[in-house]
Amino acid sequence: MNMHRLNQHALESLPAEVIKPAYNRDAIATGIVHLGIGAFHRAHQAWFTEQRITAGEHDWGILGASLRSGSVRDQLAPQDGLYTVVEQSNGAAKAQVIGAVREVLVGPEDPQQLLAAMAQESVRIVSLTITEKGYCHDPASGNLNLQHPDIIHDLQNPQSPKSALGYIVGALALRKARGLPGFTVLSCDNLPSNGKLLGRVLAQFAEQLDGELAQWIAGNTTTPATMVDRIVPATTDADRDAVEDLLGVRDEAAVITEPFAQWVVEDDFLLGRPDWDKAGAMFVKDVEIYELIKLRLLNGSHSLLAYSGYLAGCETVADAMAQPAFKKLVEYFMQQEVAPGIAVPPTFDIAAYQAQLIQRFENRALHHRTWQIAMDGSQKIPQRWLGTLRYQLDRKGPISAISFTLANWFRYVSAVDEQGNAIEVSDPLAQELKEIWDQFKPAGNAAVVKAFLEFAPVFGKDLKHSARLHASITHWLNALDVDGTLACAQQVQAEAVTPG
Ligand code: NAI
Ligand code: CS2
Repeated sequence: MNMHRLNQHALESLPAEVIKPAYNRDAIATGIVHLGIGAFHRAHQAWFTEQRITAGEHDWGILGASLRSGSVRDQLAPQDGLYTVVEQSNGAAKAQVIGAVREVLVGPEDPQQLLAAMAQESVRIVSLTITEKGYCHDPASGNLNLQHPDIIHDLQNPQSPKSALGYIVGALALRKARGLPGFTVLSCDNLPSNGKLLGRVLAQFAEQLDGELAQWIAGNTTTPATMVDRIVPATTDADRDAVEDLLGVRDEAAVITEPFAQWVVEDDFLLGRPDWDKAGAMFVKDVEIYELIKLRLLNGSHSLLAYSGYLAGCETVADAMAQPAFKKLVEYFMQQEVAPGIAVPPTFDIAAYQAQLIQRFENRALHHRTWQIAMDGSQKIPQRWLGTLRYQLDRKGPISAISFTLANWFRYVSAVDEQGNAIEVSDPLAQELKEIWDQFKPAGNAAVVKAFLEFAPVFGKDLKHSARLHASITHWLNALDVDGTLACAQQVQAEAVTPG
C-alpha cells in the first residue's frame, strides 16, 4: 500500500487531469454545519458548494459532523479534510479533490463542542443527511416518535444530545440566549416533503422541552424542502485501491459516484445561501412534485431491485439489471403501476426520466450493493411504494409488481433467504418484523400477510382492510415458496392481466 496520504501538501503532485481546489482554503469561513457527513454529502452538497467557493463565495466553508462513529473524521483529519469525488460511468472516470470541508467533529466525543460550533455566528445553514431513521419519526404518520430512545434521552439531557433534533434545538437555544438569529435547517434526505417533516418533528421536540423556545424557533428558522439525487454507493476497499492508482496517493475518504447530479431546492433561506443554482441546482417554489417523482420512480424501483435482486443472489443493482426478468419487471413497475399515479408538471417528460433511470441503474462502474439499499426498509417503504399502492387500490388498477415486491420484503425481513441462508437485516424495526414472520409463518402465508399489513408503523391503519391486496401478496408469497424470486419476476406481468 502507498503510505503517502492525500493532504494539502500532496495536492501539488497529483496528476494534471485531477481537479484540485483553486482557492486559499485558509481564507474560508464556516457558513454550513453538516450533520451526517457520509458518502452522499461528500459527493453531492459539498461538491455543489465546492463549485461556489471556487467561484469566490468564501463564506460557505463546511464543518462536517458525525452523530455516530468517528470513522469519517479519522479518514479526513490526516488528509486536511481533502477527499476525492470520482465520477464513474462505463468506461470513463473524472476525479476532483474537494476542499470545502475544513473540519469534522464527532458528536458523541464532545457534544458541547458541536453545539458551540453550530451556535457560532458565521453559521447560517445546518444541513442534514442522517438517513431516514435519523428523524426519529413514525414513518407512517410523519410525527415525532416520543418513545424513541434518543428522544427520551435528549429531552432529559438537552446539554448533551444524541439525536440530530437534539443538536439542532440545543444549538438554537444557545443562539437565542446569545441574541443571535437562528439558521436554515436543510434536510437532504430521501423523505417525502422533507422540509415540512423536519419542521414538524423539530417543533414537536422543542415543544416538549420548552414552549417559549419552540415559539422562538418557529420564527427564527426555515426548513426548505429539497429533492436530492445522485447515486453514491458506500466506498469499498477496492474503490480506494483504484483511486490510489488514479491519484498516486492514498485517499481513505474517497467517494465514487455517477456523472448525474440533481438538486431541487425550495428557495426559503433565513440568512442567505450559496448560489448553488450557478453550480446546477434548481431553486423552485414547489419541490414536492419533484420529490414524489424521484421517491416513487427512482427509489421505489431501487428498493424493488434491492429485495428481489438480493434474494436472487444479485450483489449489485447492475447485476440485477443484467437479469432480463428484473429489467422487464422494473420497466413494467415504473410504466404501469407508478407513473400513472403521478401528476407531473406539463413540461416534465416522464418517459424520458424512466429511460434515464434504467441507464443509471445499468451503470456497471458503480458497485451499488442490493444489501445497502435494502437497509432500513421500514423507514423507506411508506414513501417509496405505498403512495403508488394506495393510488392503484383506489382506482382498482394493477398492483402485481408492488405486491410481488412486498412479498419479497416480507421474505427478506424474515432474515432467511430462499436457500435457507441467514440475511443480515439492518433496520431499526428488524426485531419486530422478524417476529411477525416467525410467529405467523407456521399458520401459512395468508396469516403472515395479515399480520404484516396490520403493522401500523409501516402500513398505517388503512391497508389491512384491502382484501385484494391481501390476496395478491399471499399469492406471491406462495409462488416464492415454490418457484423462487427470479422465476416469479417473470410471471408478474402475466398476473397483472387478471388484476390482483
Ligand atoms: P452513509 O452511511 O455514508 O452516511 C450516513 C450518515 O448518517 C453517517 O454520518 C451516519 O453517522 C449518519 N446516521 C446514521 N444513523 C443516524 C441517526 N440515527 N442519527 C443521526 N445520524 C445518523 O450514507 P449516505 O450514502 O451518506 O446516505 C445518507 C442519506 O443520504 C441516505 O439515507 C439518503 O437519505 C440520502 N441520500 C443518499 C444517496 C446515496 O446514493 N447514497 C442519494 C440521495 C440521498
Ligand atoms: C437508495 C438511494 O440507498 C437507497 O435506499 O435508493 O440512496 C439512492 O441511491 C439515491 O436516492 C439516489 O439519489
